[in-house]
Amino acid sequence: MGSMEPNVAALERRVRGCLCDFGFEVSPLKVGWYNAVLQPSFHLQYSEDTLAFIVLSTPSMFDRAFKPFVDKQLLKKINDPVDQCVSYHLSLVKESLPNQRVDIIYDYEILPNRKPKFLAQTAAHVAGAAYYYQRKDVRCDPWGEKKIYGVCIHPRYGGWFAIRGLLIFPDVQVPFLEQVAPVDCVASEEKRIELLEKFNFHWRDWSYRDIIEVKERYSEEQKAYFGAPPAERFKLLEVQG
Ligand code: GSH
Repeated sequence: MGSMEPNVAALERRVRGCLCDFGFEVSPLKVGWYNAVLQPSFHLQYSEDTLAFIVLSTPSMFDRAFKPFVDKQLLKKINDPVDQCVSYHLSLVKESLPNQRVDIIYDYEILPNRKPKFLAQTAAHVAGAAYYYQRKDVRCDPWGEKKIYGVCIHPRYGGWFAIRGLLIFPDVQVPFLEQVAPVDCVASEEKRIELLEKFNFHWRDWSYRDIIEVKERYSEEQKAYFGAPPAERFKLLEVQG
């Protein structure tokens, strides 16, 4: 049966305690908020009051978690260093809560039908972590028949962050959790059009990430790393031997 609310506060502190020092940001949500805005084929199969946390990596994750993680691999060539680093840290959350059932879904996981296991941007939006700007947020759009992808913008980091995963606590029910709206940081029609144009047609130059004034962005080293094709990334890291 579901836990009581005070335990939820302790649980949230524990999750934050595991992740925040490593440059991750965590926001709680109910599975029901997520399911409510999606078609049934995307629903997560948990009851609607189930507690989950959306996990973002902020710019400091690169120095606080990723580089130390790569150092510890002692020059082993690992295949998906970023994904492995994230999964290492999310596994530590699970290990630190041995009496809790915790399901983890990563942003890159897909189903046999090639659909993503969860829609990360929708989850971030309903959790209040980052505003998911979509074509429908623009009243008078100029794009005709074109397929326009939406993008999340964070009030502190603009587009300089990534959504990494969802932690779900199937045995923890939070009927009283209050939903917080994401900050609508790209409020004007013109800016929203500019954002979606940049993201869809000029995504390579990353200018969409600076659509708002940001508090923190990726370092030059981090930009070079993520800007390089995966096969050429390893040599860009100054790995301490
Ligand atoms: N699978 C590779 C790894 O694990 O190293 C590549 C991971 C990767 O580069 N992911 C991108 C990323 O983290 C897409 S989510 N980009 C950071 C960003 O776009 O802000």
